Amino acid sequence: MFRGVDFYNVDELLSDEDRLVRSAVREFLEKEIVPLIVDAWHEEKPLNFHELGRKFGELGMLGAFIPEEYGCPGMSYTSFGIICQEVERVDSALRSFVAVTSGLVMYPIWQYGSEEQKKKWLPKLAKGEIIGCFGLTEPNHGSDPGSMETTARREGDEWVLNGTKTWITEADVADIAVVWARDVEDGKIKGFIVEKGMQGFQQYSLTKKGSMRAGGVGEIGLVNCRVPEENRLPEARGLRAPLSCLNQARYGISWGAIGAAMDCYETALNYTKERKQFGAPLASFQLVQEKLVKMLIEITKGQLLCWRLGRLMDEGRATTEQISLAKKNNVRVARFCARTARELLGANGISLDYSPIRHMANIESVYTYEGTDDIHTLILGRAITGLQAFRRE
Ligand code: TGC
Ligand code: FAD
Repeated sequence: MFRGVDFYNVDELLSDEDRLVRSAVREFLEKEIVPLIVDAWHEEKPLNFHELGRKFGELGMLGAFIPEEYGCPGMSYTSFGIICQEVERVDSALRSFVAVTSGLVMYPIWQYGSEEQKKKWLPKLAKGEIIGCFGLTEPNHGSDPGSMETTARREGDEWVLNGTKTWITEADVADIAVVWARDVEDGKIKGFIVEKGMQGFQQYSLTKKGSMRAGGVGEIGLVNCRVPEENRLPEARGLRAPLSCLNQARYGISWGAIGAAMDCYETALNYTKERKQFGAPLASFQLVQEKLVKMLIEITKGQLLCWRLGRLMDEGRATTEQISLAKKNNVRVARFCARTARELLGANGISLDYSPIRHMANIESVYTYEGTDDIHTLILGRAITGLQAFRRE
């Protein structure tokens, strides 16, 4: 079983609860998910989250940081991070499922929903009884969701939604979608819980992906889709609401990406100790050692960032920019480690029998979603200079 990479004894900084969560999640993944992942990825047959989600729920892996009063685990943000790290060590699509469910579906309901909405949806989502998705990105607006074209028009006690959301994780299988649309009356962005089967709600899957092939991604069509007022998130007013949800998922990615990097490092270390060329293990050559050391250094720095960010999240003090820095850095670490591990495995690095090439392909999605690497540079650039460079004035 995987033991972990912990050069700076970060483990000592975790609580007993954090460590317990990690070993329970790790044991479950090793037994039930690892054997499925290569075929699911190779054949692009997404894992069945309707089935697996219930097991995730039993282990407290969904909405980990949301309080128990809503039937949720009520753990710390650090524990949420550890869960993300463990699942992404296996495959980024698993972390996507956990981060989308927790940060992009449960969080907006918890923060912006009515008491009735929280009581109705959060316990079911936490148990994995239903699956949710988050519709922000549109065909013409990815990095700039503030320009979204999806509209919401009030008609009596209902809202009529029109538009398309694309590249949506679990769109095709979701039971509910948290959808963002612009009110044609006041021009403000509002959030809606759209339920499967509602009139005018269409769900499609996107295939032929070269990344995230063990998970589902799709499109949402809203064609005069009628949603009752009771399904509008009453406290969500403006773009700030969906963007605040991204903080939660970006935080999960910061931890998750280091999980993928750790798996790549371990795989490369074990392989190069075993594999012999020129009569000696690859790991005995200086050029190979340098690559392994560079991976270890980057992973260790990423782990320390995660730990500190986790503490700031637990204290309610983490800023958007601190989250951006960790997302940007740690995804870059994962990208570097996946590529380096792939290289160290030679031709075997091309085979899906070894994980680095799968992580390498998955990380391309992670580099792009939840704010591209460039967008996080610009968020940080704005924070340190006071000058925005996203759009021309
Ligand atoms: P801007 O003027 O900067 O902000 C509008 C209002 O929102 C506030 N705000 C935030 N609040 C909380 N958290 C954040 N991260 C926030 N970012 C901004 C801001 O203070 C302002 O508030 P107020 O009260 O003054 O109105 O808006 P902008 O239009 O200039 O955009 C800024 C920018 C580019 C940073 C933003 O649009 C952005 O982050 N773009 C990236 C889009 C993105 O990340 N999309 C992700 C879609 S979901 C996804 O990818 C899921 S992947 C699935 C998975 O994880 O598996
Ligand atoms: P664009 O915004 O068109 O960007 C293209 C390129 O231009 C990028 O390199 C970008 O960095 C660069 N660029 C853009 N603006 C600037 C600028 N001002 N300055 C410099 N460079 C710039 N979205 C959801 O809403 N929900 C989901 O569940 C979801 N899941 C996803 C799952 C996967 C597997 C993927 C790949 C995407 C998912 N997305 C989701 C969409 C994701 O959030 C967007 O792809 C992302 O925000 C980028 O938008 P875009 O693809 O339209 O790229």
